[in-house]
Amino acid sequence: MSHSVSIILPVINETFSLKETVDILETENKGDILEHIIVVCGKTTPESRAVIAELQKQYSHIMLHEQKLKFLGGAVREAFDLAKGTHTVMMASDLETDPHLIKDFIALSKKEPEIIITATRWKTKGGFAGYNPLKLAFNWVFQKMFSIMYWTSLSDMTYGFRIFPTKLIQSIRWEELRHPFLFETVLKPLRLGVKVIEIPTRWEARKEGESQNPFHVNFLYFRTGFKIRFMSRGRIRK
Ligand SMILES: Nc1nc2c(ncn2[C@@H]2O[C@H](COP(=O)(O)OP(=O)(O)OP(=O)(O)O)[C@@H](O)[C@H]2O)c(=O)[nH]1
Ligand SMILES: [Mg+2]
Repeated sequence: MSHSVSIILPVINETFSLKETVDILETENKGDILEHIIVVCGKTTPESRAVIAELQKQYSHIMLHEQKLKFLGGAVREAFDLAKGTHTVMMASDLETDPHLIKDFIALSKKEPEIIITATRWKTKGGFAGYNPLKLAFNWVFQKMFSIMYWTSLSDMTYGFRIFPTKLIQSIRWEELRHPFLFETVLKPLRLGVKVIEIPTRWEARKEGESQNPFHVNFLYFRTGFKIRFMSRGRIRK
């Protein structure tokens, strides 16, 4: 069976981080990547747009998409529908999702095309560099609580760094628009009985720009987690 990958890259204020991400992906995965879908919105800076234009000159398969839905979830949901590869990677363009891991994602997904492969920062020694300590403690408790609730051994369900079979993500009814969307993308497949495996990675704080996730949004993750736990499978599918 053929295997091809669509990479989703949402961009707000990244410049050299975006370029480094794409360059590493292209160097290490030549032939496997069908397309990069770069998603931008009104908040995307002119500096970022200039870098995207340069990348489009350098590489032939970079699509630019102007999102209509709001926020990070809106950006990625629209890209899910555009993806043409057999598999789709969800990641960031701020280097908080290590582009060197993609070759491992792709190798594993070729072996097991029906599953989701996701990254974990909790199975790596010193998995977080520069993470807010309060957020870190909160994150640990949160992960434990929801791994029990969903009866899974997954250790990092809120990290938006995964490869999916494209037909799976295109068959699910997505609801979240803000950052809890990242959590939704593992919970709904789990409820449908899809196998999800983790590979360890190290997280390092971005070196440019700032996060688009206001602290209060962290509390919305609870609502997402509880709601999906008790949702019928019929309502999860489109
Ligand atoms: N197109 C688009 N990109 C976004 C939006 N929000 C965030 N992004 C991008 O998505 C990636 C991840 O977002 P961040 O804001 O860094 O959030 P995060 O690192 O996942 O979350 P925190 O650890 O909570 O800060 C970054 O590359 C952002 O530029 C959005 O509304 N639209
Ligand atoms: Mg980030």
